Amino acid sequence: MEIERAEVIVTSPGRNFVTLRLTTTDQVQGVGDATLNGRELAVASYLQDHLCPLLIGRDPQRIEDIWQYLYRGGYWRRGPVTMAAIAAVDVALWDIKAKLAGMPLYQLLGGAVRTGLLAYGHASGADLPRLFESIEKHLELGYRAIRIQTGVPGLGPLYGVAAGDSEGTRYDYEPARRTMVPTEEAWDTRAYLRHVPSVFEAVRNKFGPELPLLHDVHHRLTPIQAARLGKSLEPFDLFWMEDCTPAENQEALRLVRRHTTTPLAIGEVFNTVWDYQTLITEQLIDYVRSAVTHTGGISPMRRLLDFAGLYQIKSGMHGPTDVSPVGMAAAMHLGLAIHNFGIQEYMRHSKATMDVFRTSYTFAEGLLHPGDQVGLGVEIDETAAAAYPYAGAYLPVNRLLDGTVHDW
Ligand code: EZ4
Ligand code: CO
Repeated sequence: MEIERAEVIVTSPGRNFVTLRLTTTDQVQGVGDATLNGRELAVASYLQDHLCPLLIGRDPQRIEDIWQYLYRGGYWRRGPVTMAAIAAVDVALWDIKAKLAGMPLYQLLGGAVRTGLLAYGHASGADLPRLFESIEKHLELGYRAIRIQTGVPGLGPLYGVAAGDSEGTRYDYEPARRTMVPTEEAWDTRAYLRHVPSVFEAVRNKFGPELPLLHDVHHRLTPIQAARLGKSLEPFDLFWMEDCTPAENQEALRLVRRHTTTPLAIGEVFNTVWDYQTLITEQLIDYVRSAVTHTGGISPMRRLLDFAGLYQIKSGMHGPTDVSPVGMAAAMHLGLAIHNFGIQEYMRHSKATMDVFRTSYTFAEGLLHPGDQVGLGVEIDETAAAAYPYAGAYLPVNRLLDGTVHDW
């Protein structure tokens, strides 16, 4: 059996997604997610122009060999574009292998070690009343863990705070607008650091001590600022504080760690195990945020999470709406089969997205399950996809009050 066809499908049901579909000479198909928010066409080209031609005629069963061939064979290693493209190939091959085996992918990965995956959703509000309303809504939806983001007095629209009505609170607040250039937001670290602890205090007072609460700092602090925030949030018992610094400098986390017991999660923008080497071996974090989609696929994610497991570090895979339902399904199969699963981020996709991607995964009583269809359990409806052509969209850019560009 050989790989006969490799198609790259770009579709935009509310937001852009890049999907690779491989077809074998026996007409078995596998899909993989290659979506890189705001840089989608670069990955589509990497696949279309450079990887697809290399895949034709290859044995789809040789997943590890193909992975190494694309990673080492490309000479230029790592980076989000490369690793998203390789991820799509890897996941599509696992989908095919599981279909050939006649089992859901998690069975092929060793079988379920839990009944379902604890998922967290995104509650947000420009102010406390709107935040509380959003938390109530997430509790009604069955979420048993909730991320909290709010506006900061004096600042305008911010990362993580859904604009508009209750529909808007659900998803797709980023990229907020489809513009030819990114929109810009204003940022003031001191105002943020003053405000956040009061938000968590208010949420704990209203919703009690039990509900697991998370928060995303989105790379905006220096190590000493992050240390202070972690310390000031300790009374509110966070599940994690995410991406507290731009963690390219892994050593910076030593300083944060020395000062706070608030658990730390890092890595949604990382793309290989090497980005975590110091963080893991020195136990500077508690959760690995990488997504299957952005880290080269299921094969390297499994290695990364096995490595993390040696240090009692758990998974906390990235699951925003810019990871497609294909990428989400891959995360769920892997999460169900590994011992050191921690939590899965789960923002629900829009109806338009779910019309394009036919999925078998479920969310009930706070837990995700990938379903029991053979393979990944996701198919892309090409006719539905064709109705949503690509539309350029950018993530916003942050500026400090004096105009300096800051991490968004
Ligand atoms: O901003 O995926 O934890 N989740 C996040 C996301 C990221 C987006 C960027 O495309 O930080 O919302
Ligand atoms: Co994040």
